[in-house]
Amino acid sequence: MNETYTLYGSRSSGSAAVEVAFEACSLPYRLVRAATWEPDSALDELRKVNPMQQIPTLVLPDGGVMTESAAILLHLGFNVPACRRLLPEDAGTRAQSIRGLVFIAANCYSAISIADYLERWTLSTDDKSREDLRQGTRRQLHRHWEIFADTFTGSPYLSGAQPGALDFLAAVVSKWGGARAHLRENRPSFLKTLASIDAHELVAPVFKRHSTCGRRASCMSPMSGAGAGSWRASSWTGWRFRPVRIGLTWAAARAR
Ligand SMILES: N[C@@H](CCC(=O)N[C@@H](CS)C(=O)NCC(=O)O)C(=O)O
Repeated sequence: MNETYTLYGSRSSGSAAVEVAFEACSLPYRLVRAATWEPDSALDELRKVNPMQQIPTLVLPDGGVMTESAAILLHLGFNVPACRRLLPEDAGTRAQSIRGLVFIAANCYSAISIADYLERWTLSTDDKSREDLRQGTRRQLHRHWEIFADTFTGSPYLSGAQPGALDFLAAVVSKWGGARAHLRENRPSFLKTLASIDAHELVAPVFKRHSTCGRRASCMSPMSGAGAGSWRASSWTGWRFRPVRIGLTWAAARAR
């Protein structure tokens, strides 16, 4: 038994969405840097709990292991009282949030996994075939984001008046594979919603920690002026305690 949450993740990775959720819930958690592209990280420890060796991976206080970012966010929203507001209160809006989370996992995050690890998805070794696969995957990823933008039209945030799990995952995954540049041209008003999520006080400090590119092919693009080049491992790994000011913000929003 750990008696707390342990989150395996790394800079510029999908663990950012779960970190934002923990900040929003004002829950303490232990952050462990682990990633397949970082051989000096806690990869052996991660492998023991998740044979896929993917992040985010969350070990629950009872020792249970949660993988799959959408599943982690849904678990917190449904089962952890402090995280209730990760999902909208209204059942119909909540249903759309669940749909959106699974949409991102199935159609967007999966495309990133192909583009980042082409060698896992083709037997071809010639550069031209691989580049074709990369470009085809990217085109499909952009198409999926267009459909997402046309389907999930919540305002000012995707979850309604306050950002929730759907906003956090959409904001993180849309930073990869050139999706934001594509949306800027093709779905500018959705891009504005994403920019509002980025700027929200629950989200911005976490994105700042993630703001410089890691070694992944599809890493988060540095935010404007958000500490590019200043990130250090010590500022990212470790314990994170209840962010009181942020907790108050959510509570205040609830009172309105
Ligand atoms: N289906 C997983 C995908 C997670 C995933 O692909 N994570 C990436 C980092 S953003 C990873 O750990 N990749 C390492 C690898 O596949 O070797 C989810 O939705 O959370």
